[in-house]
Amino acid sequence: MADWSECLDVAVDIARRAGQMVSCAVQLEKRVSSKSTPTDLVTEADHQVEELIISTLREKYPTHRFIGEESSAAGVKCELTDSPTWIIDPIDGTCNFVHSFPMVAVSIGFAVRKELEFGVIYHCFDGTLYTARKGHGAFCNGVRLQVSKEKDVSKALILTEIGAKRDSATLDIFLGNMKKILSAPTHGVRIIGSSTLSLCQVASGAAEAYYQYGLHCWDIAAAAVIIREAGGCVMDTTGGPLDLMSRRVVAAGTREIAEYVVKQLQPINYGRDDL
Ligand code: 2AM
Ligand code: CA
Ligand code: CA
Ligand code: CA
Repeated sequence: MADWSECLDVAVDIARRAGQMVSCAVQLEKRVSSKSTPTDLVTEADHQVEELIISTLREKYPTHRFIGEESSAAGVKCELTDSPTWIIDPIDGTCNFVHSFPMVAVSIGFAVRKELEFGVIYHCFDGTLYTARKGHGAFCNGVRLQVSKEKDVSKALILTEIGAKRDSATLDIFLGNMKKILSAPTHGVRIIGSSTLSLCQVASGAAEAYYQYGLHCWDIAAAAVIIREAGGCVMDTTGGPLDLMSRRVVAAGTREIAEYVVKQLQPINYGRDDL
């Protein structure tokens, strides 16, 4: 039975190289364009970093499959099969990257038979490296991670994100959800502009929970392993099991807080191909 630890070492190496490419690119002038809406940004660096990661991994593992945000945007089918599959977000926090706001990460997850085996997230501004392999714990720069054990939502710090979809109905639901979460009351809500780094805050116990609609498998894959291995839970916004392709997630240190968040949320319906 493969333990995939060699693949994890390769992922760490390429995530570091990709992250250093991002941290150099942040100092240069950026070529920014938009994809599906004016707020759905992409830069040359997103494409270059994804190309570096996928070409390096494909050369090493020619039989593996690859899902990447920018390849998917370019029309490559985004499909999770039973084959060993790398799930890549080359720059998570592109809007932050454009503004040099220091919350930007490279995220590489790996699944076999649709089960997540390991995840690597590299914080491009400070070089922090988050890693986890199923059954072997989660680490930040080699130090074991542990989620918050808080069960009382009135003592929780909760993270979320605003996606690229800004029509008035979506914003109304977003604000309604945030109002409910805030008026629990919780200690507060934070929006840092990077789904993967938000989820890493839950893994490290700096926040109690995270919820988001509209994100994709490359936003969640690596972080889901890291949170689970740090002792936390990751689920669907309905309270059911996480479906990487469902475009929604609730993650928390404790099941009590996850279930509380689930109860507050009015779901936003994202179709497979919606924003
Ligand atoms: P990205 O930077 O890789 O696109 C803030 O926008 C966070 O949400 C980022 O992590 C961003 O990932 C992610 N995100 C991107 N598109 C989104 C969408 N349509 N809905 C929700 N989150 C999205
Ligand atoms: Ca994007
Ligand atoms: Ca992302
Ligand atoms: Ca991205």
